[in-house]
Amino acid sequence: DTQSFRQWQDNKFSMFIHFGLYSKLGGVWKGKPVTQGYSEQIMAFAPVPKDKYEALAGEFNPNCFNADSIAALAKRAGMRSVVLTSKHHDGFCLFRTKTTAYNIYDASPCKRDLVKEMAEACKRAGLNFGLYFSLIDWHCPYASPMAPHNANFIPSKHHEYSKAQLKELLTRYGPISELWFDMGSNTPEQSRELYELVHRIQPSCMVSGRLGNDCYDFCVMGDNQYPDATLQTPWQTCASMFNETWGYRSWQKRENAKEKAAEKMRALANVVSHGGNYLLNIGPDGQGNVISFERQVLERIGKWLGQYGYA
Ligand code: FUL
Repeated sequence: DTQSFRQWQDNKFSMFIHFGLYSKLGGVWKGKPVTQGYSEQIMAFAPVPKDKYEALAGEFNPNCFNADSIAALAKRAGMRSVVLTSKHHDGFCLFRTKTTAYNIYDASPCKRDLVKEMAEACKRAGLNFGLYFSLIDWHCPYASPMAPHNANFIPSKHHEYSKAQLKELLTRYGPISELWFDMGSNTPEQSRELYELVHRIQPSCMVSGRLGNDCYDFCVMGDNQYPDATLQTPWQTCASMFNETWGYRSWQKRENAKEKAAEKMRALANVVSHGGNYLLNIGPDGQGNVISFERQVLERIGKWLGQYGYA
């Protein structure tokens, strides 16, 4: 409805967080940088055998992941919401779930639920909180193996599995401002069903266009893409710090935070002045630390916005 759209549009500038098992590899497999593809998809691009990749869960202990300090950073940057990867293509859940043991609470020594921690930290900081949810799942035994991006249906058991996870995500963590479905290859019925499920549980949660089949509350541009006109529909640009990756890449060259901040400020002004929302990504390292370059970029943007009274 119009009210939820207005509220969502008022976020204007939000933080995207790509964090998961892949963060631990940091774009490196067998001692070598994996230069193909995004680092959050290293499992497919290295490739890393499924058993080896999934075994990483047993050593995943991001004890530096501090939801309150991430929320504070988002605030300093002038952002009004945070969108966290609850589950990326690898299928590893960053939340405690009954649907699979392949989740950060049950499979990892840290015994934490990062979706919960981030949801609560956002609430304390007065930020809206949204979730990224991948419709590709390389773990789920019922999903097409390494489900190609162009498959045009999702096996019904995988669809049921997603529904069960979405029910948990929508009932356990308070208000979810947006559900950022990604890479849907659903049938029209499947998209419709997920769209309705979200709204039945949380009527004002905004659903991303990547659910597919025209079931959406807002459009998402292609990764790092900017429209050249004002769109009639609610929309968002999602952007990474470096076009090559969203997940942490240890060997990424990071130079000149000032220049990078200027680039992102121009993008932010472009998007917001055309009525869009700008979702800018950070990719914390495997311990959960925010990379200092990314922190600096966000702080510079926040300072700039502050000069105009926006942050
Ligand atoms: C893409 C995904 O395939 C990428 O890994 C990333 O999550 C980006 C935001 O969306 O479609």
